[in-house]
Amino acid sequence: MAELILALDVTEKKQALKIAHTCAQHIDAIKIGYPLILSCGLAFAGELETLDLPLIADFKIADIPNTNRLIAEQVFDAGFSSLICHGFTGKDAVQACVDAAADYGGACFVVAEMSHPGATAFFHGGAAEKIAGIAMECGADGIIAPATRPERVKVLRRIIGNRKILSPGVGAQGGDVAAVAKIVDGIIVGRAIYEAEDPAAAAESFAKVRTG
Ligand code: OMP
Repeated sequence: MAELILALDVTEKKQALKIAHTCAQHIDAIKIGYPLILSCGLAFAGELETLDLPLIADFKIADIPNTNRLIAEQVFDAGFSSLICHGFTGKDAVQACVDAAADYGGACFVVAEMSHPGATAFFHGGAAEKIAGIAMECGADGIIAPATRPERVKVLRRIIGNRKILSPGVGAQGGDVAAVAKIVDGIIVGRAIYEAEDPAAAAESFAKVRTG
């Protein structure tokens, strides 16, 4: 059983609201990142308040600890309940995000390994394992790991135990839901839902992961 997280990577406000509302009953959270926020502003988070769904801020925060903290505070003040940060920045930078999340009663997820083909150049060779270790040491709530490489998810699971794994890469990036549904805590789906002719029906089809 895994949660279904909608990656709302559209840039038009009306479209974003429509998709969020029609999909709401089939999803557990909405992830919002640069595409929508750069287009509509951080305050857009407030427009989704009535849906009563957790909002995950995906800014893949990757700066020095002080800047990370300042970004995290903006995110939580805007109404998000979780954030995603990078882990290659090192323990102190990740710790700043984890601590800021804790101050707000929110959650922090650390990107351990990315899902796209090019990610192997830097995340393989021990880096992802090291980042997952840093996420654990810092007390992060979980990691982001690639649905495009279920075998890597299994390796990272051994490091993070029962912390959460949120996994993007199914659908448009070629990952197979069935291969990861039972080994992750949440699947992140964007284009396969928001580009579908009927986003609600697409969300409903992915929602099978929610019941196992
Ligand atoms: P689709 O490929 O359209 O399903 O979108 C996937 C979503 O997950 C996008 O918002 C990506 O930015 C995000 N994502 C990845 O695709 N790969 C990663 O390694 C990490 C993320 C993420 O952190 O959410």
